[in-house]
Amino acid sequence: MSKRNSGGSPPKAKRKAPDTGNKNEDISNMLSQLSDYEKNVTNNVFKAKAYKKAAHAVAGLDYKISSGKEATRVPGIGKKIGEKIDEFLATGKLKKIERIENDEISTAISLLTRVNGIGPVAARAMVEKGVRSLDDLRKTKDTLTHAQQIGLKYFHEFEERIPRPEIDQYKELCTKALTKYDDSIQLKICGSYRRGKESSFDVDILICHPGFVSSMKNPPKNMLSDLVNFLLSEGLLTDTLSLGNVKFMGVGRVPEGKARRVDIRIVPHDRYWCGVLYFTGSDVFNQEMRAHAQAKGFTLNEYSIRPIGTLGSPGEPLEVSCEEDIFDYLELTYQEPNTRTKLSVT
Ligand code: 8DG
Ligand code: CA
Ligand code: CA
Repeated sequence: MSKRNSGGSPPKAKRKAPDTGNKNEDISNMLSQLSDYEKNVTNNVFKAKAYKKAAHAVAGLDYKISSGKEATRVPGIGKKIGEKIDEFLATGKLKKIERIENDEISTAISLLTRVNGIGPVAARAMVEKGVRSLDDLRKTKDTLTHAQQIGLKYFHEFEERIPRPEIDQYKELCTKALTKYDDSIQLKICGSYRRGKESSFDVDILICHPGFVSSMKNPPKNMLSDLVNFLLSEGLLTDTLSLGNVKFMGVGRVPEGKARRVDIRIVPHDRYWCGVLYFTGSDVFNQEMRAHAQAKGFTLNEYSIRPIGTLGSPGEPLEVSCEEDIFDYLELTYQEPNTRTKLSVT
């Protein structure tokens, strides 16, 4: 989730809370910005996670935070973040962020990590070699990986969000094309689109086929690559960033449309609904649901829900024929996808 801050300088928060009604938007943006800095510039995953968690926590509050001390009552916000909130409330800014924004090296690293395929380590190495801008990066094109070259080529397009109607259209075209290709294929667009968002960062396509079931270790050879080649030949996909047995990451477009990031995953036919639940997210909802499952004595992941036995090892996967089944096992009320910002436990 590292490539989502919008263009221009300074970079905006990458994982800005997508929902409206955030009463603490400034504070959550500030915390997201700190999270991005720790993730991309200092490569401190632990701190990045802590800030991200805090950003989500304040974004989800139904009241406006009036002091850092008050904020520390929110789980996930400690004393240090509380102090930052106080500084921000008092001055409308944060010295630390100002320093980061005025630092040439940090700014350059942040910029480069916005290119698909460039992580914090690669970005730092490039900056150490003198790269400061996208123009500089273009001059080193021959040293970039294929995925990085694609990321650079579509830098601005990948930062734009995809309007929902365009995904509607893409879905219809893919469904039509894939039905022609093999009418046993089932396809569902998951991610933020399935959660009803008006725009998405990418298109998450989940696929299953009766020829791939959970007793098989992998899908039949070339199942995904053949399908990808077909979509390439149809012009619905244009570039490949990475391709494995079960996961494709690349670029697609509607006819005459802009280049968009597209992910495709194949899940075993008999594990489809656990896959749908997982790839619909949100990621916070998934985390909370997994934690709830643990507390109830189950393990839940993208493939299965399994009861944990008395010796602590997971048993056989439970029968699942729709998403509701999973909620039922966990004694949760079913949540429609558009409410899955977080888990409701009543
Ligand atoms: P967006 O693309 O519009 O920003 O939102 P999204 O559709 O919710 O995010 P995504 O990164 O495309 O991920 C799709 C779903 O995959 C997400 O909703 C839940 C699931 N997922 C997790 N954890 C992770 C993770 O670490 N990386 C990715 N790529 N997906 C994850 O639960
Ligand atoms: Ca997505
Ligand atoms: Ca995705």
